[in-house]
Amino acid sequence: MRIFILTGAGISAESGLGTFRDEDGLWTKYDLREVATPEGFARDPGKVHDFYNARRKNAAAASPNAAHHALARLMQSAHQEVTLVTQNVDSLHEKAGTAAIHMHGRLDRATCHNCRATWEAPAIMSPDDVCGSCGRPETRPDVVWFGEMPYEMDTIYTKLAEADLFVAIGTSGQVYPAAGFVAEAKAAGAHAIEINLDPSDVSTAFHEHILGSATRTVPEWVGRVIGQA
Ligand code: BV8
Repeated sequence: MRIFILTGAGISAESGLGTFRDEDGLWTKYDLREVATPEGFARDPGKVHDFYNARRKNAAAASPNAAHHALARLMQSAHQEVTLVTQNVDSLHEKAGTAAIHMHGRLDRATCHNCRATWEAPAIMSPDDVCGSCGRPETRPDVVWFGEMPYEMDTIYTKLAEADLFVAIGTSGQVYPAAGFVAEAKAAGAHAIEINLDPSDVSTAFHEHILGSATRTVPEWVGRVIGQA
């Protein structure tokens, strides 16, 4: 069975990493226009680096949880062809042993706003850093901001068109194009399951809903899928 899995901040919540739109989420403390847009970066690169330096430090210290490990077991199971796409910029899927397509980039990578060279991000980035390729002082976290094109969209749409099963885990369904993936997969005939703590903004688009914390619901769901194999 070809399974397309989309994860969001909710899968990393129980690893201690904040979500965005829960009651104490990141966007309740920061104005996303100031720290997650190219305009915000142009206005005040120091504020943007401070925001991402703090998140990079938290993410580096975080460990994958039972949900990340369950997805790794699913991806190792012989009977399933799994495409894992994450909106998250932490590397907890990788720490659990799975490669994920990071459509919104990664905190542990850096890029140059001028020439788009990429490299492994240092723990702390600053507006004074210069790009090793073009020499410009325009280094930035390699994450996709609002108004920027997410990564690997061609691969993602190809895999959505082939999926037999689409599963969204821990995402509020508020950010596009990711929130539109369920409709793409269903249009190609996929069955759609939402695994989330609460109903998302696109819950009505799903055939099935599994509500609860990811560290409980994801291992249970993976166990059922592998058990059926
Ligand atoms: C694009 C950066 C097109 C990295 C992020 C007006 C102007 C400009 C653009 C737009 C516009 N109107 C709409 C748009 C499009 C815009 C958009 O969708 N805006 C929204 C706000 C309306 N999208 C974009 O701009 C995208 N690009 O459209 O480009 C284009 C076309 C041509 C040419 C160029 C461009 C880019 C979107 C990416 C933005 N970057 N992050 C970073 O800082 O992290 S988005 C940000 O939100 C994060 O990446 C995050 O991944 C993403 C989605 O959030 P979620 O993961 O869903 O997290 P959230 O907190 O919302 O929800 C958590 C869920 O988990 C909840 O449902 C909760 O119930 C659940 N949960 C909590 N705990 C648990 C749990 N579940 C299970 N267990 C638990 N324990």
